[in-house]
Amino acid sequence: MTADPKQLYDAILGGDAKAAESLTREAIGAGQEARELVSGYMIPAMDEVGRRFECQEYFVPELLFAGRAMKAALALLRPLLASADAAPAGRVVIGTVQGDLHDIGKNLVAALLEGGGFEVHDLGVDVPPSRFVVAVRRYSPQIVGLSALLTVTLPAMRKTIEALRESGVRPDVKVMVGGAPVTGRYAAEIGADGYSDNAFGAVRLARSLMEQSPDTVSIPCVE
Ligand code: B1M
Repeated sequence: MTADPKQLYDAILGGDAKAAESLTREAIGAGQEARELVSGYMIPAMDEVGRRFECQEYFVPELLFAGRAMKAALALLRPLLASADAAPAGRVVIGTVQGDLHDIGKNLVAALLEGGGFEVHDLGVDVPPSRFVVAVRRYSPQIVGLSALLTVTLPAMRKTIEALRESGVRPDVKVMVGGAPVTGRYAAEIGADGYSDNAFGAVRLARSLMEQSPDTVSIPCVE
């Protein structure tokens, strides 16, 4: 096998986790940049999976297999996305909101935040608002990150922010949101402090949120 990263795109699109894993290993060995593999090949493959699903060329099993292939490749890249010697830049609690099982984008955001020197507490998927509240009390993060991939789980984002407010911890944290159906407008509407449409932007956003003092009002959401 050659280390042509286009093959990684094909492996993810075809849902072949074993090939995705070995091609990723090979690409790493050949000195390919982890971020370039993620943004140049892996995310575009998942976008194409989504397009085929919408056109009814792919169905749920194909989504599942592609998701597994993506995760297998990402697991190898995760340590490379994390920079070992960075000083802690802040603490983040992150999770996919209630009702939503999509975690690939959220995992990518978490990995890049770790790479940016953040201490990340990942609550996983299908996280009810009350668990975010408990995690904020437990870990005292400066930032809470909410991810949602389904239109129908967007309201869970709003409910989570409401729960943070009702429990009295909202002033202690900045809330950043993201995921395919989320827009800057929606983020502002539900009272989030910031929005990013991609994982790399999420790290820049987290850094900028860290610079805000606790009593600063919402920064504009960037589309
Ligand atoms: Co689902 N799915 N899925 N799916 N799935 C989508 C999201 C969909 C758009 C496909 C489509 O129709 N084209 C569609 C949603 C439509 C809608 O609501 N508007 C959909 C559907 C309908 C469903 C089911 C309902 C299907 C069914 O059962 N009939 C079902 C729902 C299950 C549930 O959650 N309750 C379902 C199930 C699944 C699988 C489990 C099979 C699998 C997920 C596997 C997993 O995550 N472990 C899956 C997959 C793989 C997808 C697609 C194909 C790919 C998602 C993905 O991983 N993208 C997706 C189509 C698509 O997105 N093109 C689709 C790659 C990832 C890197 O991107 O997650 O967008 P993304 O993250 C980006 C940004 O959004 C951003 O940064 C990331 C990297 O740049 N970002 C943040 C994400 N979170 C952020 C948080 C931030 C900041 C930025 O701050 C905190």
